[in-house]
Amino acid sequence: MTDRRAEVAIIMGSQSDWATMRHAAETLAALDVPHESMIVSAHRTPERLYDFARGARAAGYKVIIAGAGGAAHLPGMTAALTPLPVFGVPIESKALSGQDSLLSIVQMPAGVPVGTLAIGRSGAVNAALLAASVLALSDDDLAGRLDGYRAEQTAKVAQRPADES
Ligand code: RP5
Repeated sequence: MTDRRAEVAIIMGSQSDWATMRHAAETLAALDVPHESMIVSAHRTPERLYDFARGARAAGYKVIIAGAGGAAHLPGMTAALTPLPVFGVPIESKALSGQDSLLSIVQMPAGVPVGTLAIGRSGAVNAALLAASVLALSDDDLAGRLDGYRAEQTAKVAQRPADES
């Protein structure tokens, strides 16, 4: 999605995070929210992180979604460097199933908030929905699309369970 100026930046610490973070990108695409995805590692590319986070507001982004795993410092460091809202997605790590990622992201000191989501795909999807909700506060068309997303989700839930084949 590059023809309109991206309003949501999806950043992640590694290529290996894309399998999870692509669900955020797909959710934003389904809602027709212009977004951009980038690899920005707090540990391996700290200068890229500084450049991105310090310039994010001037670049026109309104919300940042940051996914990272293990010693997951990317969301917190990003939040320290920009006034934009940052939503953190803990990646499900191999060693500790994402508990390390979750605790690294969620326990921010008072004054530097990161809105922390669930571990893995649910967190990535919900980060995108939250980002869209923020943008929808000043975009009635997007608010309508979000209502439609919810209605479609509701319509898919059967009243009674069926045997799985
Ligand atoms: C973190 O380390 C990344 O966010 C990723 O979840 C984790 C492992 O990265 P790779 O070793 O797969 O590149 O920085």
